[in-house]
Amino acid sequence: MAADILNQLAEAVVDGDDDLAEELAYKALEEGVDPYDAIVNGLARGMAIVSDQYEKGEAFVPHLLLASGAMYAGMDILSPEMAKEGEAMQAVGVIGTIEGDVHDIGKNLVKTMLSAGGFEMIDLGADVPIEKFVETAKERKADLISMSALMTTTMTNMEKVIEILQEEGIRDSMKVMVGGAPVSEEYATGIGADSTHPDAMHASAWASEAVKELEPKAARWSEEKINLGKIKYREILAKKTVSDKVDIGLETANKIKEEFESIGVKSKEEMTHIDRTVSAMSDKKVDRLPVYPLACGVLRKFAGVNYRDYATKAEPFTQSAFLGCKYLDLDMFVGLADLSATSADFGCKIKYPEDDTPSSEGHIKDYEKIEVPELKEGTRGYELVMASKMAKEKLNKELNTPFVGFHEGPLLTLTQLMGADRVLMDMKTQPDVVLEAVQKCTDYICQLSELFFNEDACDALCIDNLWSNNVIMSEQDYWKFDGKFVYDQHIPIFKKYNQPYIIHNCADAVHFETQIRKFGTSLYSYAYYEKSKDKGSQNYADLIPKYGDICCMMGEVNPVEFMDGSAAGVQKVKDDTKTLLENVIPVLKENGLQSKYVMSSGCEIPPGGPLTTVQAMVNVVKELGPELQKK
Ligand code: B1M
Repeated sequence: MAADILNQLAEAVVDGDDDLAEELAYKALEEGVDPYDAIVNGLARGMAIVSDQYEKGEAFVPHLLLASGAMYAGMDILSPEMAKEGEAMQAVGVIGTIEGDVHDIGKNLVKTMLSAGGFEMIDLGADVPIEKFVETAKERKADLISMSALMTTTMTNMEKVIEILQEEGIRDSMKVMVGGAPVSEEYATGIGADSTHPDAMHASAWASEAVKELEPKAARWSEEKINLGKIKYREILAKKTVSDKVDIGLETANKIKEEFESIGVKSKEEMTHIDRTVSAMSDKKVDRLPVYPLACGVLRKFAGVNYRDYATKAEPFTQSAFLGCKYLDLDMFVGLADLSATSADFGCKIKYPEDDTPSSEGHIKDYEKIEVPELKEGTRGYELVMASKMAKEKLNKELNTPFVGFHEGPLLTLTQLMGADRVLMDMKTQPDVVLEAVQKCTDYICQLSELFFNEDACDALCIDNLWSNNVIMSEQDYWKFDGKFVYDQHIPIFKKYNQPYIIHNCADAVHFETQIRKFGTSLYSYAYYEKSKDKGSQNYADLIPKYGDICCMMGEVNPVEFMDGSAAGVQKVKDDTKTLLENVIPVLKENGLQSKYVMSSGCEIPPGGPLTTVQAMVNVVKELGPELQKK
């Protein structure tokens, strides 16, 4: 009988049915099933099944999130009973995504698996201030801190948390686990963490064992232990060089400017930027392949403006684009201000930190409150078009450089507006409501694209159609909740104005068939991560043969590399650019093509990064490109 209920609890979690999980949790208590057993061998087992399906590519993120909701629904009923019965003391874990980083889907999965593993989890959310981790760990005498970072730009903040724990003598009072896509074992050990793991399931399994090694709580949180801890780490901390925070973007911009003023553009080239880029898109003869690492907001350093002004005002935006293209000699500029222009107009607040990419916060709670805004003066959409128009005119006239406008696609607008987790789950539980909301977002972005074209505000327009990542969503769901809207309503506007459809995706493992072949996309900016190849990340050698007939691919030097402005970092960008260039040209040739490729980074260069790496990529293509192209 007990075994039946445990199986049913597991099934309720696998099915993501929170009502049933709740009902079964009550039933388990009535029938005298041990609440601890019901959690571990019922709810948590169900979660482990779904997690395993996800790792094998048989389930997607919405499924995981729903299963997690059902698990928590059951746990809310069973956990208090467990405490009443004085079961084993629960370990306390503090979890969050580190400051500057709003990615929270992976962190939520880690939290779920830790809860399933028996931890009481205190979730600080995403973009968590460094000190908040320490304060909370102290308040709750935590056994574990679990920090996630999805971006190379923010992962360094995890080290700062560990340094404060060391300074305060409490580092050894708990286990510290760090993780997220860019975090390696070497990095984790280097910053003084205990461990890192590639996924939520392994992370939870490790943590459950690791906390058993800790001394009893009273001993490790005692004053004596803390004082000893302060002494132990004093020496290590003293060795770390205290460097004043330098504005690496500004410093490198000044260096490049000085160099330019003294020697000017290094070489005179045969083609103008605009001719080269347009020719490459249609596979015509070029002097060399075009190059544009996706440097957008980071170019503001040449104009000495802050991020908010770059993203929201026409003059600083134009000056940043113009000076960046002039000093770096870029073959195009993509007018990406942030990923929240459209969601801001629907009513969501935007946060503009100076060195990190802006993020949307203050999400709307109620789908019924979503109303299609009027695209008029004063809206972010309208101002973006006007700023783009000003930048386009200046870039075309003074540098012969093409300006590519940029805005978010329908589903990205909605997830920025309502929060990603929420929308991904609602797709399964109330699909019609989500579809209605996506329709409203589509209405607005269609208006916005029309305004771009009517105002002649760009040479071409690029759309961020983000959610086609094949780990997050199945092809079917992507089609239903984004693709179909794009195909039926958005792309016809491009056709009406005789404009190429251009996509920047922000993700690496994409449903390319839909986004390239079905959409008839002309230029596709993609990222490639070798370690995700088995999950569907594809490179030039995969993509050119498949899509070179209809689409110009734009990639793929790892964007993460552009953050390292040291001599070794700059050299790495140079080497990888050279390798890519040398390899892409023969692949083009093998496929009957001559120039249909743009040398780029797979993602936007973070706004706080150095500009010397951007310059390095451009210079390598300029230096080696013509010779290689002739061959
Ligand atoms: Co962004 N993004 N994003 N993004 N985004 C990435 C992470 C990126 C890799 C895309 C790319 O390169 N093309 C890139 C980072 C590159 C870098 O490192 N420099 C990137 C960027 C650059 C950006 C922006 C800067 C883009 C821009 O505005 N120009 C911006 C940053 C905003 C900010 O944070 N300040 C941005 C914004 C966004 C959205 C808001 C649009 C959205 C996030 C929505 C949300 O989370 N609420 C988003 C998304 C969805 C992604 C991708 C497509 C998917 C991330 C995800 O949720 N994956 C991502 C590309 C990619 O990863 N392919 C990308 C699914 C999730 C289940 O996996 O989070 O990896 P993951 O978690 C895994 C493991 O990592 C592990 O377990 C989980 C699964 O079991 N794990 C741990 C996680 N934490 C762990 C902790 C552990 C152990 C394991 O121990 C403590």
